[in-house]
This record gives sequence, C-alpha cells and structure tokens, in this order.
Amino acid sequence: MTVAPLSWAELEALTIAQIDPVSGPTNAQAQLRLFGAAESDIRVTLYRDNHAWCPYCQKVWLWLEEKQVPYRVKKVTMFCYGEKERWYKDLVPSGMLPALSLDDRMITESDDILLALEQTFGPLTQGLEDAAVLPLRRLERLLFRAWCAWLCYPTTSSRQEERNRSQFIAVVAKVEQALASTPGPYFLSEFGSADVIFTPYVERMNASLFYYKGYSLREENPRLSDWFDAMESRPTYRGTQSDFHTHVHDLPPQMGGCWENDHPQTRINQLRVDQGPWMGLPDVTYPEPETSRAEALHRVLKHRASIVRVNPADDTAFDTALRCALTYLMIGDLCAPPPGSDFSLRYLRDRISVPRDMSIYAAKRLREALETTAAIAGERQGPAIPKQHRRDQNPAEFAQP
Ligand SMILES: N[C@@H](CCC(=O)N[C@@H](CS)C(=O)NCC(=O)O)C(=O)O
Repeated sequence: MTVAPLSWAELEALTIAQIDPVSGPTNAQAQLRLFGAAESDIRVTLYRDNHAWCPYCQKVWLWLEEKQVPYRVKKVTMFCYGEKERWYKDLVPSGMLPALSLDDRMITESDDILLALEQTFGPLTQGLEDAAVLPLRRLERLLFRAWCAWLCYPTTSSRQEERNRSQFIAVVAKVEQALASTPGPYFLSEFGSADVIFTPYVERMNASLFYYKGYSLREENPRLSDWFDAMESRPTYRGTQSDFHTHVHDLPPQMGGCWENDHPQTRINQLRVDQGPWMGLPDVTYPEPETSRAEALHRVLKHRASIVRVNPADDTAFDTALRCALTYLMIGDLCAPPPGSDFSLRYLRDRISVPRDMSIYAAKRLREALETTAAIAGERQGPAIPKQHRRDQNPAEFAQP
C-alpha cells in the first residue's frame, strides 16, 4: 500500500525550529560565529570553500570553533567545482584556500594561519611548535604520504599494491603507538592542536580506504577507533564532520585520482557507500539525534527550487517524486513516484554533501528516503559522478538571492 505525496504546505508544517547558525553548535551554514561576543569585536575572517571539502580549511575551522574565537566566514569556489570568484583572486592571487584575515592582515597557508592565531589568541592546549606537538605533526605528514602513495597512484602489479598497503599499515602502527602512549583517547594527555592537525586527513583516509581499498581504518585500529569516538563527543568536530559518500566522491578531482584495488571487500564497500544502507557504516558512531529527519526536511525545503531546477528530470515530475521521498522520510509510508523517477531521485541521492547541506545522520536519512522511493520506480542508477571535476556541484546554482 502506498500513500499520496504530501503537498509542500503539508511538508512545511512538519518542520521544527532549527539551530541558530550564529550562536548554536558548530555548523557548516554559518557566515558569522559570535560565541557571545559583539559583531563589532570580530577580528577574524575565514575564507573557506563552499562545500567544506578542503581539508586545510577544516583544520583552521575546527581550531576557531574549539577556541571560540568570533569570526566571519566567506565562502569561495574551488577550481574543481566552479569558477574562482574575482574578488577572491584580487585578495589571494593564487586562489588557494584557506586564507584568513586577522586585524586586516591576510594570511595564507594553514599552518601559518594557526601560528598567527596562536600568537593572538593563545594555543589550543599546546602550540604547534611545542616539543610534544612537533613529532606528532611529522607523524601526520608521514601518514599522509603513505596514504597518497597507496591511494593516489595506479599500481601495475598486486605485489606493488600489497607493498603500498603494508607501508601505510606500518605508519598506522606508529600512530596507534602514539595514541597508546597517552592515558586518554587523544594524541596528548588532553585534546589539543595535535588532534586538530590529524583530523582532516584521518577522516578522509577512513572514507577513501574503506571505499577504494576495502580497508576499514577506524574498525581495524583500536586506538584510532577510540580517537574517532572521542572526537565525535565534541560538538565542534560533529559540525565539521563529513561522511563516506561525500569524501569518496570529492577526493578524486582534488587528489588527481583515487585508485581502487580488486579485493572483493572493496566491491562490497563500494556498493554499500553508493547504494546503502548507510546506517551502520563506520563513518560515524555517536547515537543518531532525534532531529535528523526534520533537519533533512528543513534543508531540502530551503533549497527546493534550486534542487528541482538542477535535476535532469522534468520539473513537474521531479517535484512530485521529491515530495514522495520526503513523505516517506517524515511519515514512514511508501509513496510511489512518477514512472522514470528512479534516475532523478538517485541523481539527488548522489549529490547530498555533508556537512555542507546537512549533518551526517540527516544525510543518511535523506539518502535512505530517496533510495527507497527510487526503488519503487525501478533500478536505474543516476548519471555517473564525474571523477575529473565536480562541476555538477557548482555552487552558483544554489546562490541565495
Ligand atoms: N599548504 C596549503 C595547502 C592548501 C591547499 O592545497 N588548498 C587547496 C584546497 S584543499 C586549494 O586551495 N586549491 C585550489 C582550489 O581548489 O581552488 C595549506 O596548508 O594551506
């Protein structure tokens, strides 16, 4: 038995009050973060990418949120998904992100940004140049290089693939040892800048190795698993956290390619990340908030005109299909979409970006609703997600008037 789709007005009535992006917990939508300060006291502007894909931006973003330094956010387009804004090239001719203005001084390079922030606002527990932090920063770079060597170059033989894997796992063992040498779950005795430094790439390693190599970093390494759990206990990290689906499809154009192996587990993981079920994937373990469905609904309603416009399907048919998926999301009753909607619903399923659009559990619920509704119409997948660029995600299409 299927039900008729709710109208947009009926769906609107199911929304609940949302968090305040300026003063609520860390979130990707805020353009201003005050932490109780007056707007006139702001000394910092962070320039970061629209989609929250840039790892170096996440590092600075997390640091500001942890230190509760009031700041403005200006979002900039990355080369891989659109055209760089002229005003930004005037400020930073290379177009590189992140950049930060501090008392009207422009700073680029994420480590230089953090050093300048430390000088002005004090370190986040330990400074970047603290004797305990320096070796951890070197370890993070070692891990990064071993990850790139395994993921970002094609291999010509299974022996080479195995060697790259072993080299990565040998560095992970050092990371496990570093984490084991402190009493708590963090890299030093308390949470601090060393944890911020590791966060962006360890999160991306967890996603990409699961999908391209059939290797579950978070599940196979007990100390890293505890570290991820501890990070997820922090609302700051939850607000910047992405999911497997977003990362595995945003990394190839940024990294110049991600190469998969032919391990059977890789195929299993790819199917799961692309087609679900998304609940239970090792990209998140904290309990799902009760508000996840309402958050997803709110975010779709906010952008529904653009979502319908960019979809490859006919607007009227897709409008109905989308309402069917949202009806299922909110009331749990199946709603049959117009014939042919499998393609268009899966187009949207594949383009929800975390945390840009919504938080991780909201995205999982929305993907699930889109997939369940698409499956009533048929088995056709959406258009392939490009690997060389992500101009299918051009933020200009979603610019608010
Ligand atoms: N070493 C720089 C690296 C920054 C970097 O590589 N940024 C990339 C994004 S992750 C970038 O801005 N690329 C230009 C673009 O994609 O538009 C830092 O630490 O800030």
